[in-house]
Amino acid sequence: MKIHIDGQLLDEADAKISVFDHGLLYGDGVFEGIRIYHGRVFKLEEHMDRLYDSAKAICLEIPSSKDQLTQDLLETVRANDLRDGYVRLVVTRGKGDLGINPRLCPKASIIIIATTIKLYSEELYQHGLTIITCATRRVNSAALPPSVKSLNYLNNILAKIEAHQANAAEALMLNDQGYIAECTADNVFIIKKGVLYTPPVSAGSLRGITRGAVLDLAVEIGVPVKETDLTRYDVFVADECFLTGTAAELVPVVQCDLRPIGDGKPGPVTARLLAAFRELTGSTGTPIFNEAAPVAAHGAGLPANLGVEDGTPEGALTAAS
Ligand code: PXG
Repeated sequence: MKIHIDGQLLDEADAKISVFDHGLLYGDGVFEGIRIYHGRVFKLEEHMDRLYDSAKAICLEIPSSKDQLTQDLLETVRANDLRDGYVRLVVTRGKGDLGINPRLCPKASIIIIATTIKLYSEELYQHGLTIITCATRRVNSAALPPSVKSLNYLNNILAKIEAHQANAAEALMLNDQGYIAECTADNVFIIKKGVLYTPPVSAGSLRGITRGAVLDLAVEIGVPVKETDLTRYDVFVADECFLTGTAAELVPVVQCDLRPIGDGKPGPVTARLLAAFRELTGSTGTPIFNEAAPVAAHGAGLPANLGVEDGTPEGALTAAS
């Protein structure tokens, strides 16, 4: 595997950063997780915009222009000859001393990893997953804006541990007012009487790229959309529920806190939106290679089932050898 670090393409064995990097010492940095489908990068511009916004919000200067970073990303994918996969774009505060002072980190570091992805099994898309509400609250935006996709995921990791302990695939995280924010690495949607609901970003969720795409698709296919505060009660009495994320795409939820959602099976609106999403991933994106990538047929946005048997989200990503 070839990895891009600070303008150089390196062999995996040589791809190293300093132990004094504040990304490691303090989780000081930002990142993006991006999908490649059929030789195209999905929503690349949106990911780049979010990366630069995250960096700006934490006063981190990315030592590269958006255009240059885009070219570097495409070059890294080409160097690994990937047509379907996942790109992790990381910007750390860079090397400093052992104190937290970011001013002592003269230059941010950029790391680009392009690899294959292990997906949820198709079985999970057909049968849905189980979630619980966790005690760990989503961090208050006055403390750390949840819209910043930072390298510090401890808040979400603590929630994920609670999901594991309860034998659930995901944990529903509430904000400090008790409204639903999101799951540990996914946005949350419910459907009630044909209307699609999702919490507003102000409730403490990441402005998910998949979330945005699904909201657009819903409007296109005639499903009314409402961004509004939601409670656990709303999930309990919903007809359908699903999660969205770059790795998960759009995955149905069939049980929350031991209550079946709807009839306990993935619902028809979820299925329609998933089909529309797969159509979108199969037919759009920034081309990676010179040759025109064939536009995939309907429903071909789903790569072959690469099989995660237990359906646990931590199995969603895997490094290529
Ligand atoms: N909320 C949070 C907290 C996230 O980290 C999403 C929502 C969904 O956003 P996108 O833009 O992906 O639709 C995310 C992003 C993984 C993994 O291993 C997933 C994310 C981040 C890091 C790793 O599945 N999800």
